[in-house]
Amino acid sequence: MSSRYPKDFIWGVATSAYQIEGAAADDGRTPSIWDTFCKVPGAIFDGSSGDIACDHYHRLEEDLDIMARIGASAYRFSISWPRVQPNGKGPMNPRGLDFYDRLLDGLLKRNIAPHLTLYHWDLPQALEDKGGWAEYDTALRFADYAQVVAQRLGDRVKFIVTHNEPWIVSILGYETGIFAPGIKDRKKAYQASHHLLISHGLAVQAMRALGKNIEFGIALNLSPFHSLTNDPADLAKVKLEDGLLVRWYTDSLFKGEYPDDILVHLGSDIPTIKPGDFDAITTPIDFLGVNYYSRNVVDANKQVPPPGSLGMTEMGWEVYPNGLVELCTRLKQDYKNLPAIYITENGAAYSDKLDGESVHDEKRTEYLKLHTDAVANTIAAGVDIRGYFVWSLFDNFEWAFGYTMRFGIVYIDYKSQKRILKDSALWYSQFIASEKSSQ
Ligand code: IFM
Repeated sequence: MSSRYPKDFIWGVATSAYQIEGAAADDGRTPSIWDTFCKVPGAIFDGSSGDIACDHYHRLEEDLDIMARIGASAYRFSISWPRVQPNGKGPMNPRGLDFYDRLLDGLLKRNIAPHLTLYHWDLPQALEDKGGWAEYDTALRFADYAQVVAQRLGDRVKFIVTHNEPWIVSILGYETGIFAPGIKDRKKAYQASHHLLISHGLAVQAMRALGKNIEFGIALNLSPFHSLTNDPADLAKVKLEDGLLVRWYTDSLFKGEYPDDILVHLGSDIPTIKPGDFDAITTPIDFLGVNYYSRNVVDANKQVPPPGSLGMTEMGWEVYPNGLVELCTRLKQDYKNLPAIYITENGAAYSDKLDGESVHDEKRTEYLKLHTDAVANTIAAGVDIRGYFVWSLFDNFEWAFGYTMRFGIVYIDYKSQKRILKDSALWYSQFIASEKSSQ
């Protein structure tokens, strides 16, 4: 049968540095805001941290072999900023960079394309001590860091994502405070959000100036919002939530403005916007990363339990593959200058049980089948999607949930650090092989 995906479609797996690397104090790495936040009593559900995590830093070769065994065509990972630039500015740490050198070489040796993310939430604590993302200077520091990383590693990387999920960084980090750095101040949150977007654009400019053959993008956590009624108050809430999560980012990146309704909503918490800021934010990008997990159902006052005929994951997120089709087709319709899309994250947490040397995670496998099918349907609807990354390759440190949520297609026994391919990994491996052979 012929494939429903374009030729050279990328089938990948994804992780991030703080969630898997461990080795928190090795080879000159300094604390990030997550190292600090994990020490706050009650901040992490099980009181854990990423100190050891999957110990990936010390098990690189074994982990690369697992990716090869799965047959992934690409690996999306992030660089730990405090590992490679311990003070967030100034001298780079050669031992930290060496690790990513080894990672890149190991990937290329196995014919796996590296997709590098510069920032997956682990800001050097030294920069947070100066105000973090709420300060404009952090955007300048980020652009410098990006340029040095691209200079050093860009000969072996064809895809670079600047930020992963800036909504999470600003809103959960600076407004609700349930993520690092744990600040609860809406004005700061929106200032942080604005600086993250500027830093994205400045970083792309700085990296592009190197003249390397690299495609640049940003990964957003996006989700459609639905109401179960046609009540005007419920529909107004849908519009507001969509504005806060989706349009705030997509309008600024692709239209060069924040949505009017959201500026009105924010009132005096509107960020300070300087002339030229949107010139940076709208710096053209080569792809948009979409991290898709579920939809959100709301009424006028709150998030409501979705009807969920396909069930819920352990995170309480509804399994709703049609949301991916709806979201991507809508983006294509709303933004004439929308670049190609990569689904940079998609996956599900379920409570897995070890059965000898196996994990029979039927629900996760089903989730992946439904969503890879949704990707095919979105492509059939005319959207330019070029790749799909499962979140996550490994069970890992799920932020404020600690190790209580397992997203991996590879099981991690945290006591022995043994890796066990779950049935979902075996399914994905066969799926990739059959897709590759039908091209
Ligand atoms: O684990 C996270 C990841 O770091 C960012 N996107 C969502 C995932 C699941 O919550």
